[in-house]
Order: sequence, then structure tokens, then C-alpha cells
Amino acid sequence: MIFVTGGAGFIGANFVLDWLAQVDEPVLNLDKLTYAGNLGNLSPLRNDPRHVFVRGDIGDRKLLQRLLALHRPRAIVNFAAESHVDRSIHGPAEFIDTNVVGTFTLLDAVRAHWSELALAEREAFRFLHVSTDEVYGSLAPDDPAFKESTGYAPNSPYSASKAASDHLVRAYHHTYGLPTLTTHCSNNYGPLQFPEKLIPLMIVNALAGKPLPVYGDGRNVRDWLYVGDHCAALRMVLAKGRVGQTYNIGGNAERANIDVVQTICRVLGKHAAARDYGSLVTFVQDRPGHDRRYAIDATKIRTEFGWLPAETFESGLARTVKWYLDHSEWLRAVTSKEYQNWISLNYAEAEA
Ligand code: NAD
Ligand code: TDX
Repeated sequence: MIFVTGGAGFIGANFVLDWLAQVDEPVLNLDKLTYAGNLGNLSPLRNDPRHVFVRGDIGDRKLLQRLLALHRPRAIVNFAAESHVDRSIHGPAEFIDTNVVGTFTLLDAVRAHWSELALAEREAFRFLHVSTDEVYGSLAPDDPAFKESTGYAPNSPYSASKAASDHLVRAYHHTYGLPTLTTHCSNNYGPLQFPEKLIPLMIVNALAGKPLPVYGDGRNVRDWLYVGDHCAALRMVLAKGRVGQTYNIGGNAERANIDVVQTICRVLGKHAAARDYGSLVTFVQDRPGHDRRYAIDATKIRTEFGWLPAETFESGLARTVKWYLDHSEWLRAVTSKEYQNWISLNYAEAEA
């Protein structure tokens, strides 16, 4: 079996659902179920014996030792993280605890387990660490896109904590020979994304007739990838990636935030009870340290494995908007009191 961490979150849950649909191999899923983790994301697997869910922390070494000894996974796929940049600005400590110390604890427990395996199992073993393009920092408008060789320049507590975890993964390969793989993906969107991130937040606010808070001048650029395409890329890297290597994954879909928001308004404008969503756009105070532009050069994964995204930004966004329109119950469940508290905190004095 494979051992997935953070598999009740947005990308992790999409990955587990896709994995069990495409590959008939069981999954051990360890997730702390923070505000971002939701067992409802995995409800299609409720009676599926191939999915073993354990609530727990990647920083709990004893639990990790027990799970590794009991289930003897052939691979780890590490999604578990605090993932929202704005939350890292308000409260960075949890990002250090999970993304840095938690990843370290996971790596070290896995190394201890792996080093006791028979040679053939040791060689076949993989530790896939899911990282982000944000570790490379911010691009000027005409800079070339991030390559695997681009130097690290993280700018937020979130990206700094992910960068630190990447360095630990690299060191565990270089020093101990742990067969690691690291991926750097651009901004994901799609079903099951918690509505604190740009695209689902805008959909939810628009449907509620609330302001659509665009930071700064709205010209910051992100490179968008549909989550299903990210999951397909991760399956390829796990199967074919060369140990110790890093792989960039991106949608080749750079868009300014204001254009993303206006496209969402247009797509939403086609549904039954539509209104003039564009009039809800509100420019608000910028995010401190806001990275201007991210862009991924995905040449390596394309040439090595033939990976290409199946969705364009327009087709993926149409699917995503439809998913949110069809899943009002899911949205109601995740927009809890804690969610309302976060929205009040982050957007309290945001109006510029
Ligand atoms: P998410 O916040 O939706 O999910 C994170 C999951 O990890 C949640 O289920 C949460 O409960 C769990 N978790 C948090 N702390 C934990 C701990 N200490 N132990 C066990 N589980 C814990 O995040 P996401 O958007 O699905 O991102 C998943 C991974 O992909 C992260 O590592 C993130 O850095 C990376 N990534 C995300 C994006 C993106 O656009 N969302 C892009 C590139 C890379
Ligand atoms: O209310 C908002 N208004 C706004 O203008 C929010 C929430 C965001 N934005 C802007 C900030 C960014 O330029 O939209 C852009 C996207 O913001 P997020 O969805 O918060 O994503 P980002 O900060 O780019 O980081 C994401 O991509 C890389 C994920 O959250 C990370 O986990 C991933 O590593």
C-alpha cells in the first residue's frame, strides 16, 4: 500500500480518490483533520476496504512508527501541511510546527523504518514530498518561468516553511540515501478546495452576494492548474521519477487575479439564478509581502514522462464552478464558525 499524509485536505483527498479509481492499491491516510481537513471529502470511500483512515499528526513519531511497522507501505506521499499564505501571516507558528518539524519527524521515522527493510524493498521505496512553486519567490513580468534549477527565495512564512521542509528532504536523500522525490506545483483549483483560497472564496462570496475582495491592484499573476492534472502528474512522478530529483508541475495558464475573478463572474453569470456578479468586485488592502508573479516551466516532466495538463484554465474553471454549484451541502458543512472567524479576521480592515 501507499501511505498518504494530509489526505483529507483539498489536493490530498483528490489524490486519494483518483488513486483508488485508477490504481487498485490500498491507501493508508493519516490526517490531523485541522480546519482544512474534512472527512466528508472522502465520503465516497466510506465502505471501501482499500482506504484506511487514521486521525493523527505527522509530528507524532510513536504513531508513525506504529503505522509504518503495521502497514509496511512501499511509498509515502506527503501532502500534510498548513497551506494558506494569509494564515501564515497572522499565525506562523503552526506552519513551523507542521511544515518544518512535522516533515522532519515524518522523514526521520520513515528513514528509521526504511533502513531496516530488505535491499529490494529499500530500493523500491519512495518518499514523495509535495511542495510548491512559492519556494522560488516572486518573478518580474518578463522573467523566465521557474525551472527546477531556480534558486530558493521564499517570501512568506508559509513558503519559508515549505522551503525548509524541501531542504530536509534533500538532506535525507543526500546524507542517508532515502529515495526521495520532490514536486513543485503551481496554484491548484478544483473540487473540494477550502473556500479561503482565491477561486472558491470568490465563488462562495459571489453566490452569497458578498464583496469579492481583490488584493492590491489585482494584477498579481498566478499559474493555475486543475487539481486532477496535478494528481495525474504526482502518480507519474511516483511511478517514474528519478530518486533525489525535483519536478516542477504547472498549468501554463498564467492569469492576473482580476482576470480570474472576472472570469468566475462570467461563468457564474450563466447559471439559473444569476445576477451581476462583476459589480461585487472590491479592491482591498494588499497582502503584506504579496508575491507579484509565479510561473512554472514544466519542460522536465513533459519531456521525461510526457505529462501535459488535460484541462485548460477555462474548461477546468467551468467544471469547478459547476462542482461548487452542485455541492451546497459540502459548502455549508465547511463554512463553520471557525471559518466565519477567519473571514472576519482576514478581511476586517481590508477595504482600501
Ligand atoms: P489543505 O490545507 O487543503 O490540506 C492540508 C491537509 O493536511 C488537511 O487535511 C489537514 O488536516 C492536514 N494536516 C495539517 N497539518 C497536519 C499534521 N500536522 N499532520 C497530519 N495532517 C495535517 O492543503 P492543500 O491545498 O491540499 O495542499 C496540500 C499540499 O500541497 C501542501 O503541502 C501544499 O503546500 C502543497 N501545494 C498546494 C498548492 C495549492 O495550490 N493548494 C499548490 C502547490 C503545492
Ligand atoms: O481574498 C483574496 N483575494 C486575493 O486577491 C485571496 C484569498 C487571494 N487573493 C490573491 C492572492 C494571490 O495573488 O489571489 C492569489 C491567489 O491567492 P491564494 O488562493 O491565497 O493562493 P496563493 O497565495 O497564490 O498560494 C497558493 O498557491 C501555492 C496556495 O494557497 C499554496 O498552498 C500553494 O503552495
